[in-house]
Amino acid sequence: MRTEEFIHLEEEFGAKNYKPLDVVLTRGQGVWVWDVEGNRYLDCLSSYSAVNQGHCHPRIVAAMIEQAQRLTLVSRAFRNDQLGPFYQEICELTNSHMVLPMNSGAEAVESCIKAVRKWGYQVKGVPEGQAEIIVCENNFHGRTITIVGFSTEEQYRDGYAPFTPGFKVVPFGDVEAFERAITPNTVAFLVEPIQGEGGIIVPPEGYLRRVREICDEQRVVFITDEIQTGLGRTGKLLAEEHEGVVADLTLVGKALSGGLYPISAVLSNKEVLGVFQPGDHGSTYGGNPLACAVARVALQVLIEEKMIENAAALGPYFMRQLAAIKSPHVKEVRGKGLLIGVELHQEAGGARRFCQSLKAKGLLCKETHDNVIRFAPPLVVTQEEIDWAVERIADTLMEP
Ligand code: IF1
Repeated sequence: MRTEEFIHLEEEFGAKNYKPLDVVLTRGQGVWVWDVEGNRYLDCLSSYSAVNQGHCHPRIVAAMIEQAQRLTLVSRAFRNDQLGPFYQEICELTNSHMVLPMNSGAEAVESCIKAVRKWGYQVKGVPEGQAEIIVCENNFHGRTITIVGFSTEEQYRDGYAPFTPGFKVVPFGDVEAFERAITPNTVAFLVEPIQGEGGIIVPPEGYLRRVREICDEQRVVFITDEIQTGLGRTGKLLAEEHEGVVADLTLVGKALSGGLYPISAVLSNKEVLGVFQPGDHGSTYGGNPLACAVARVALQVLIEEKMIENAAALGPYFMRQLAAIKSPHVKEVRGKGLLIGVELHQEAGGARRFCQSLKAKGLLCKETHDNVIRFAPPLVVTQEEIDWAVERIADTLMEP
């Protein structure tokens, strides 16, 4: 079958909640993907940072096959021999005390909301039903009813009311606004260290450090959503490390499996997760042996193959090369590590047409918020590959 036929099938039978670029991919290896016509592309989206380790990393694939042939799912009614070792390894790696395994990013967010509310009632002494959670304008934490209920993006909420109460929204990067929003009923603050969907927005230096201090003073649980920024993407294992802070709860997902399997986790540095008693929360697939085996190796290759160091070294290089492009369309180049946004001027006519043009040149990327092109290749990218990409990006951005 050819591209048009695959697209036709999707259009005929699929829900229309996406408008993808018209490229039908069939194979991936490292930073490269191939479409059904045999064209090769450099992947500059990395499945929204889920394939930090590169597509089809051979060691992760091998571990997945090996585990799939042995045992995949027993439910949490029984124990399995991958769960304990996974817990230990991820806790040691991230200095956490406790971990809750889930499947998607949104589920990790939902789970932490349940945990901090229960913590608020049982430990902090908030009156039943009064718990408040503070979140940021321009946030993106997933697509469930509760999560879109506190989104500030009109389209994500439109038509889905009624929503879960108990959330307050403050501007991102504004310490004073956060401090003012706190009441005795505030149980937690949920924030992305760098806003991804928001347009690769890096907060002012010192923001997370001040938030950490305020959370300590006011007894508010500090939650970082590192589902997109975590696991090496910004040049540190967790983006919060750039400010030397340790959140009470850290959410990871996406690259926790290197893109092979949906796995997420709530990591707890305090004993917030300790509020859960048997029966309080759960998931059929959460913590299954296949997920754990895949995650264990995905974390190993990230560390052993020095992907975090590569992101730290090549991210600034990539950003410098992008900033050197003298295009009239470019307003700003920003980001951290290999999470980079190029914001275009309003007059440029939107980022999507540039993504189309880059696709024709063999580079896949995705716009966010109409005017930002996001560049986030797998962390195994080489300097030569970045040079190859920059040549094409420069050509594209010089188009009228
Ligand atoms: C879509 C964006 C990225 C996330 C953070 C939780 C989740 C995400 C910080 C939920 C998910 C995704 C989902 C995907 C597009 C995407 C995205 F453009 F919307 F913003 F990555 F940049 N926290 N992000 O970024 O995780 O439940 O999806 O596993 O199409 O919705 P999930």
